[in-house]
Amino acid sequence: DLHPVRRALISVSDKTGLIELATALSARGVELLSTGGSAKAMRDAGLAVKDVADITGFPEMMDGRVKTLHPNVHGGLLALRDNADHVAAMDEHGIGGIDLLVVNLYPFEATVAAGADYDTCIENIDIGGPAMIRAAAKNAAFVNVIVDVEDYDKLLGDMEQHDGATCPKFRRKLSQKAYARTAAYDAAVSNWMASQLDLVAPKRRAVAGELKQTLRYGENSHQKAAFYTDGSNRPGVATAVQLQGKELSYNNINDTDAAYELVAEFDPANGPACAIIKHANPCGVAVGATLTEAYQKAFDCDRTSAFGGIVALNQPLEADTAKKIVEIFTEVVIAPGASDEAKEIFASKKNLRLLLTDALPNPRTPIMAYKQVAGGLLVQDKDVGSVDVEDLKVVTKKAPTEQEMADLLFAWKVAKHVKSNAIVYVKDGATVGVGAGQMSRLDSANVAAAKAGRMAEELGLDESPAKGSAVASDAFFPFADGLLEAAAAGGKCVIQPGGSMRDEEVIAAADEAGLAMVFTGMRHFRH
Ligand code: 93A
Repeated sequence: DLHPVRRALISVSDKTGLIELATALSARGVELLSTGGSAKAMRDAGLAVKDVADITGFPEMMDGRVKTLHPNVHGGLLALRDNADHVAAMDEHGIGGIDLLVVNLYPFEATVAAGADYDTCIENIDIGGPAMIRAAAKNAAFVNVIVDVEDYDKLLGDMEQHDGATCPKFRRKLSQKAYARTAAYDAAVSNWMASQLDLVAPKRRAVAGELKQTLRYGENSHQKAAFYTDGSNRPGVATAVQLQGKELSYNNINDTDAAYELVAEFDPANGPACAIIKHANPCGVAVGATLTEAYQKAFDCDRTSAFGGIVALNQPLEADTAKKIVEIFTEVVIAPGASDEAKEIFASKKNLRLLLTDALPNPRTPIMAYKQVAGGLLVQDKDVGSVDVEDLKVVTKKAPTEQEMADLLFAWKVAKHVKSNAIVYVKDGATVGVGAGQMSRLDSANVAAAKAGRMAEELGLDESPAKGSAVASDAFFPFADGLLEAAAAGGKCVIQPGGSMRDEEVIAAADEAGLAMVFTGMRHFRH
């Protein structure tokens, strides 16, 4: 049923949009009740506001810890307007109905993220706010509850449509969102407390969990989904500003993340790099003298798969690369900035999403990674491992040349971001064959070789680009067969962790095939 909004209680820490909302409500004849700071802001703007203290008969006390916790507030939020007993209780105790609650909570997550001390974090745990939100949300049959500044216009829109009232469906949606907010808020408090108690091992930043976007669906259209930020502000898809194109989907977000985390392995100080992702695996990665060259080389690795892919750049997008990118259909481009000219070129492609961040994610920042399993949650450090030339051990008679060494390190960085088993062929700073997600290493080597063959066809090359390539394997070769497969495909040098029981056998096979091989001593499984 439509329910008119006659009286609103507004208590907000984030005062964004407050005056506009209160002015619009006031113009509709809605009576405004409010707490200290919010009331002051509205009064300063010339609005008539009643203090909550006047209806509770108590001043705000104990540093604001007790402001709205009172039957005159909670009765007004919870009373069923169509229940005679409830209405009688309201009359008897002089409780006025509250039809609209607008609350945003003490900024607990932001306070923790800012590195505040223990007592400050505790003081920023909002009690009265969530209590009111939960009360109002329970009574969605009559009461509207707004917990997100983004919803102010939606509220006014619904009221406009219904002559100052709101419809039940709208109130139920608000109610659902309200409980999502209080649940995420309490989870943030609990996670932070656990981190203070060393209950979280390894001790790292806790997940805060703020709803960023309700997604249209999940990996498939029958799955519901949402996107939460974790309060860490790690640069990437969660912090990016989207300049154009429709809303990101669940898969877009997942792939964009994979693309940006991969390209961020390539320090922009060492030159431009580009990664193109499909289904969370790279279908082309390259460095180049220019960004355009890096993109072109990444694209050439697997032109078929790059169609509809996600492109990540480690440097701001400029006009030349933008022109190249718009030549084919691409879902998303993410970069640490873009020139005005590049933005203009993209503007002609309405469906292409352009995401810009202030910075690249730091691939060495220790954060935690989660995976759900039946009945539990697996928690680990994110794989922030890396190797330098000094860490590598040459195990074959032949040592890699300087160019081969550069390609080996490049291939190793890429392999870290390929689903296991991963085999990656690289030549001159670009992938030429990627074998991902196979159950045997031999199969991955075959897939990568076949991809290189396809690349030769697509580009009209005389021979497989895997000829003379550097080969990376994300884990050791348990047998010589995978290694020999890579050699047969044209691999000239190999980078792999080593550590197999049969290392001797594998090294002997490498020597016999005339390969140079280095061990990293570190594995990069990724599932
Ligand atoms: O300290 S509280 O937990 N106790 C309360 O009774 C209470 N009522 C509202 N915090 C409380 N609030 C919060 O105050 C609201 O959730 C909002 O974040 C903030 C608004 O305060 P002000 O209007 O003084 O800026």
